[in-house]
Amino acid sequence: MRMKLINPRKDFFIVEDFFTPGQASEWLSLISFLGEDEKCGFHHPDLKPNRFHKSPKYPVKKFMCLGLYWNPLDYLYYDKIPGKGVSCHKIPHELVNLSKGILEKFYPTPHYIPQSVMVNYYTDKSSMGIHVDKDEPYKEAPIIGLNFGSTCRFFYEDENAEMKEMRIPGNSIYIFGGTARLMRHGLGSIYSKTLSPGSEAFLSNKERLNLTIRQVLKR
Ligand SMILES: O=C(O)CCC(=O)C(=O)O
Repeated sequence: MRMKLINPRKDFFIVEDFFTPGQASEWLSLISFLGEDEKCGFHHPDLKPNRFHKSPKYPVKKFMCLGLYWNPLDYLYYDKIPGKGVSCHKIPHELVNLSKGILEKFYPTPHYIPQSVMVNYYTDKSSMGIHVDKDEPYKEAPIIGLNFGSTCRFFYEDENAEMKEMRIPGNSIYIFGGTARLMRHGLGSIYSKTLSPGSEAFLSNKERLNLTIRQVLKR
């Protein structure tokens, strides 16, 4: 299948069919393996309290970081997982190379260094409200998203500050940088019977796995 480049607004790109089924299966196998680690693998953390909930949980089923840990309790980045005293897995070199390769091809960014990967495992009970990715001290580098499994509805802010929506399928990637780096975005429903080829052994109907790769500090 040929890749399809979509450009919904300035500096926001989606590449459909970026991964072949074989590649998707290999990435999911690696992520599942890393996720099994008891100390730094998948977990379900607490979320920063808000005016509606005193002790909310992070709203996806499973969560893990590679590299720097983004703490859902205070929205800060850490070298070690707070409360556990251990570091996250290092970002595997294959993923470092993949992220650099993606930017070289689709969004050239000199001196880019991936420092934190957030892995979100969604089911139909998960959510991700509209928000801006503004927790990184360094906000210049683009954000890369890798999408596996089911198609989701994705909300994003256009150049006129209006919220628009589109579908993001599995085996795709997205990139937002430049004028889109601080756009509002969030997830809507996850569609039934849309599992992308290659993910069947790892994800079930209405499940989705997303990795967002970030440079957090200027260095
Ligand atoms: O799952 C997604 O594609 C969105 C993740 C997201 O909004 C984020 O990591 O800021």
